[in-house]
Amino acid sequence: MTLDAFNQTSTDPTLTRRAAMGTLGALGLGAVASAAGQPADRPGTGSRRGQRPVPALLTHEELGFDPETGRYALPKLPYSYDALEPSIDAQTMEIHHSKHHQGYVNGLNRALDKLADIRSGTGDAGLIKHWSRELSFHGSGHVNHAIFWQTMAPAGKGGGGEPGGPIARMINRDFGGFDGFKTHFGAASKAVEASGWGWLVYEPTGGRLLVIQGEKQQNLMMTGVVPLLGIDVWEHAYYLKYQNRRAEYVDAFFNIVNWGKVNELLQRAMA
Ligand code: MN3
Repeated sequence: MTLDAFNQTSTDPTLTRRAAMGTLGALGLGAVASAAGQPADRPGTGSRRGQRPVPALLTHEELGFDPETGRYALPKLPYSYDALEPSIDAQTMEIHHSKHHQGYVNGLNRALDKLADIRSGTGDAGLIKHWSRELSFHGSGHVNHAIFWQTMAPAGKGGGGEPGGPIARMINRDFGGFDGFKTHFGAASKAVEASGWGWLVYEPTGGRLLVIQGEKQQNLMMTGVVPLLGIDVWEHAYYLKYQNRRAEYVDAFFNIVNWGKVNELLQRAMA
């Protein structure tokens, strides 16, 4: 039975929640998996049918998730393509969002379809490793970009400056101050081997912040952590403007970090 068919027939909120966890947990990011277990009646997480939970890290809208079909769509940017100039140029933003991110969405939906075919017996079970890998790569690619867009904002209009609130206090505690964080995060992002991401994450058990590197979309990620802020250092994210000068791009990224949104994600992660 597909997730869609399951949702059409099941009225048991426990079962629909389990189905959602099965789908979202497969994305390989602990935040989304853990968030799927949040109670359905939290403020701002209203469900459309039954007691469907909404991921706590990103909303359905932010992730482009349709709970009726179990499929994903490209989420809209919260600003125009030229809004992050000069840190990120408009052409890069348009290609990155409309072509690259769309490709991850398509790949994620396709992997989900192929895995459903395998479950129903119409697919090739010999390709389970291939489609599982595709799910991890494209699913992570989709979630990573959805977080990326949300945690940037035009400079001086929500973007840049120093963080405030809980994230600032945790950065001060765990990195010895904002400068220490910038040094650590910047160095990690600049040193990612080939294509990947620099990430600020929340580690729930220790209740602390960490900086990690991601290679490709999902490799080197750490189990159970919640991503709060990531910089895409694939060449497609900066090459038109910066060519091989990744370090300049990483330095410019700090001018457009939406710390208000990072605080919001931290609060969701800690809820
Ligand atoms: Mn990218």
